[in-house]
Amino acid sequence: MPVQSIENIADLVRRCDQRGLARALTIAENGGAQAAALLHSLFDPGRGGRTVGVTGPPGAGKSTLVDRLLLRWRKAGRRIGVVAVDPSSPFSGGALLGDRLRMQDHACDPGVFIRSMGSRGHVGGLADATAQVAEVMAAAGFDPVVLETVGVGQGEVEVAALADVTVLVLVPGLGDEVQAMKAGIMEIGDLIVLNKADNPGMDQLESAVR
Ligand SMILES: Nc1nc2c(ncn2[C@@H]2O[C@H](COP(=O)(O)OP(=O)(O)O)[C@@H](O)[C@H]2O)c(=O)[nH]1
Ligand SMILES: [Mg+2]
Repeated sequence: MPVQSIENIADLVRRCDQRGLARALTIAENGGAQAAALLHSLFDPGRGGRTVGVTGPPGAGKSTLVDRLLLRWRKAGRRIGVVAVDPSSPFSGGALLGDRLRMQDHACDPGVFIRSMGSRGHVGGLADATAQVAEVMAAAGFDPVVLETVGVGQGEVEVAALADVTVLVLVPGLGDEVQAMKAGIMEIGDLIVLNKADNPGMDQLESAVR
């Protein structure tokens, strides 16, 4: 692709043009020279914006938690990007967000933009691809950008480690906690959420975490 088209796409991203953004996210996810050129074009040292990683075992309640965070951030007038590295559990958007999510293909006005990462074909690995996708979202004005990832493998730990703030979600009785700790994921959690407090085994989980 000629440099000019990359510049055009970067312009569309900054204006949060929906089709331009979708195109840019695909380029960013695929990686390689085009992604590098796009990110170079979008680079803005003055831009603020944060990334929030949410990780933990499958079924821990990460998407449910993110849904609630989306509601709160929306009420505060923020536009939020979500990169679902684990697309296995979709975001419901909650009762309030449901309509807004369905309106996504209109404009950035809905305030929440969700992108699922493909599971393969990332030049340079999943972490790089996710970082690039998050960067494009930030350039389109989404703040924060949430990265949801299943914290069970090295690649996922790397993704979580990209974030400015990482939330580790654990649940009692799943048996995955020990595995998660082995994978070194305990160290990357800035915040540890003990979820599903209505389930038995919270005390054991809490002392295991402590
Ligand atoms: N009992 C209970 N279930 C929950 C809680 N939070 C989420 N869930 C349920 O757990 C299941 C998995 O949640 P999900 O958010 O998709 O988990 P994820 O795979 O970590 O994203 C869903 O059926 C949720 O409704 C909780 O606090 N208590
Ligand atoms: Mg999920």
